[in-house]
Amino acid sequence: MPNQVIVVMKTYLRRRAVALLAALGLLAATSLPAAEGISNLRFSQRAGTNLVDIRYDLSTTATNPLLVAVTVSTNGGNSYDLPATHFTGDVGYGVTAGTNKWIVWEALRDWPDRFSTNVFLHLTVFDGPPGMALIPAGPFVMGDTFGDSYSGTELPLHTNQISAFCMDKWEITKALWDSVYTWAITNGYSFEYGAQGKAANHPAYSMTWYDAVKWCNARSEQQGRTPAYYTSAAQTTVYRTGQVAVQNDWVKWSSGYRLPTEAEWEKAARGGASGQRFPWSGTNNITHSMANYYSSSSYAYDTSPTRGFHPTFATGSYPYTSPVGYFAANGYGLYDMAGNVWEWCWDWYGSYSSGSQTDPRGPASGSDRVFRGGGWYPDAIGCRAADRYDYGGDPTYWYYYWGFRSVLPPGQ
Ligand SMILES: [Ca+2]
Ligand SMILES: [Ca+2]
Repeated sequence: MPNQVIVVMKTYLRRRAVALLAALGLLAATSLPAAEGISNLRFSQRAGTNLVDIRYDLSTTATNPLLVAVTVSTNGGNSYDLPATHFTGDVGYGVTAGTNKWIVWEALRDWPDRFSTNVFLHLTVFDGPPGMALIPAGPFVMGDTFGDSYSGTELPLHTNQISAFCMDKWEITKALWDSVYTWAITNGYSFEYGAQGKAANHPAYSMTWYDAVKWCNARSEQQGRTPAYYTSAAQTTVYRTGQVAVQNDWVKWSSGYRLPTEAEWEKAARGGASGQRFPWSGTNNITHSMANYYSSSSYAYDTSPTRGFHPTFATGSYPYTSPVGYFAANGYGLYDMAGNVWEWCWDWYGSYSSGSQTDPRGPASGSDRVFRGGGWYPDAIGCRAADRYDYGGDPTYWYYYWGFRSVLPPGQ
């Protein structure tokens, strides 16, 4: 099998100092040289309002949809961690190239009653590798804000700062699994059980955590990337065979394909929205028109007119998986973050703590790895963005509703 052609992601970064004055004030702008991707960047505070207009021109040779993100510093650019979300216009996923792009920022909704000459904005445009979406850097609140969880394992709520990463838009399909697997077994890899799949465009399932991790390494090596996972803290021997309980410091976190951390997964599932029960905005209910899961009247938020297994996919024998991408994507362009197959994450399953964390990677040890997102077999409670699989993710086991997707650090 020939190596796949991969478009290297380009990151364009521009920074402008903004003097965010009182509501009637004006913004002071300093010109910066034009750059590839973004040019003609300018902004102004709309007189008499707390609105900031951000305008720019955008050119790209990328064929992938673009994601434009704005991050805000309130300390003169030392850190960009204001949880700013009130942007509208040519921002977020799916921005197209053109001139006079326009973003409106409701600045004082994100930073009420604060005025400073130390506010900086980052405007960043990403195009990711084909088939992956860019999840922008920034904070999110992790956990169950609805009191839905019976187990209490989704609390306490805590804020995590997450670095940017790319994520597969789709669960790993059987076709993609096979293309990497075929290369891997002739290039020094061995797998315990491999994976199954109902069809080429359905998710691969029934792989152990170890096999999923090795597969990520093989995908990296097949494409000439530096792998993420190694067999010791020295990070010299690439993990290719056997069942190795890879530890957090055995991972090159900024290299190659890897499983998402649990926090990365939940941030991605939330699609840029906050306080939503499911991956999509606009409703906190779920039906069979939105996801492949087992519908039950036990949950008030499960308002599906059809009950039981998804009627479209409950055909033949188990599993009742659906083609990836059959249902609508979330705000980051990710599909099946609710339902179809549960998705392996990196972390050992452990309790949350209340403190704010940056790129948390879970406990140093444990007995189970984390699963996220529900599947065709479980009911709607598992489809919630905050839900954690509470029944044991033994990394040596496999089931017909366990699958995964991978992430790739940006800038590779
Ligand atoms: Ca899924
Ligand atoms: Ca749960």
